[in-house]
Amino acid sequence: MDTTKSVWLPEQASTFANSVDWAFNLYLWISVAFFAIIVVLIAYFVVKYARKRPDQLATAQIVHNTFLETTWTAIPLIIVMALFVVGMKGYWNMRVAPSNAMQVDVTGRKWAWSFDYPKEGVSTDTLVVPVHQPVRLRMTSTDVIHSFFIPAFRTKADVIPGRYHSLWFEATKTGVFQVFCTQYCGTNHSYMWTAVKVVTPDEFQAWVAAAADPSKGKTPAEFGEILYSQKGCVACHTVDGSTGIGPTWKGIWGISVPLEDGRSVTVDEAYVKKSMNEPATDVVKGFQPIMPPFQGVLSDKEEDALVAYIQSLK
Ligand code: HEC
Ligand SMILES: [Cu+2]
Repeated sequence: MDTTKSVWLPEQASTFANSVDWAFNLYLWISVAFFAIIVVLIAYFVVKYARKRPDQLATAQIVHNTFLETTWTAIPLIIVMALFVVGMKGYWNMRVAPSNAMQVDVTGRKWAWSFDYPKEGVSTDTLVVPVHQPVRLRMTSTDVIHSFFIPAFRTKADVIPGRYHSLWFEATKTGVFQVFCTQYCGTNHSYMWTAVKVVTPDEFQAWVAAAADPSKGKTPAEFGEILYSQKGCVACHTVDGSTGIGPTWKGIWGISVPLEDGRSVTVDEAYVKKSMNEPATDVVKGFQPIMPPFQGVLSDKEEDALVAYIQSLK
């Protein structure tokens, strides 16, 4: 039987998946068994102790039975302790990453994920990892609480501003697996998903080499287009003229934009850079001041590339 496919559980693709599903099924079937016993007993008692004649008296009051009470305390206690041991073993295994784990820094922001590989020196919006390699994620948020969930790996942890949470996994097969944010984090929460791409070690090395300098061989505007999705601007800004959470970028270069405080500004390099770094200073009329500041997140080269990209959107 192919144990990686199941009717109601997602595909199994990490070293945790088997034991998590095993515990899940254990809890499930114990609950099903008790449910069946209780329902059958209820039905049986309803019939057996129903009042048969209008003048029949209530059944005798039984107040105490030491044997019964000990039994129904001891059996559940043993079951619950066994479940605790199973759960605790799995929990420790999932908390403590092996010492040879590869590190990836994860940042959650409304409404996108970004991944930085401190050792490899690359950044991406899709997590790429080698198969059969323990990976430790060090995660934080720049705004509200998010939660990082990879169903196929059976692992999940909250991502909290001002704090680091970690999570580790080891993928057991190559492929592309869905990543969700599972903590409601505002308007576009349901779009806050990405993927983890599990590749062979050779493919991983090749990917790192290509990702090390994403601007290589590209014009600033082309590089800006990559950053537009990689840095999460895509969650709020469109490039086709339609209004999203924020104003569209199409056709704004050189025009005069009315601001909330009554002033107007011309969209030029200085204004676009200021909008990225201190978005609360010039808030565009008709929009909420919810854009997260990108001060310190974008390098000068990346800022220039985004400016060039916005300029290119005629
Ligand atoms: C969470 C949603 C959100 C994200 C993510 C976001 N922005 Fe914004 N942005 C807004 C909103 C809302 C406004 C309008 C209010 C304001 O000016 O602060 C805005 C305004 C702007 C403006 C001014 C546009 C105009 O028409 O005058 C620029 C430029 C800009 N953002 C650039 C960026 C860049 C570059 C990124 C990605 C690195 C980004 N934004 C990511 C929400 C967002
Ligand atoms: Cu979220």
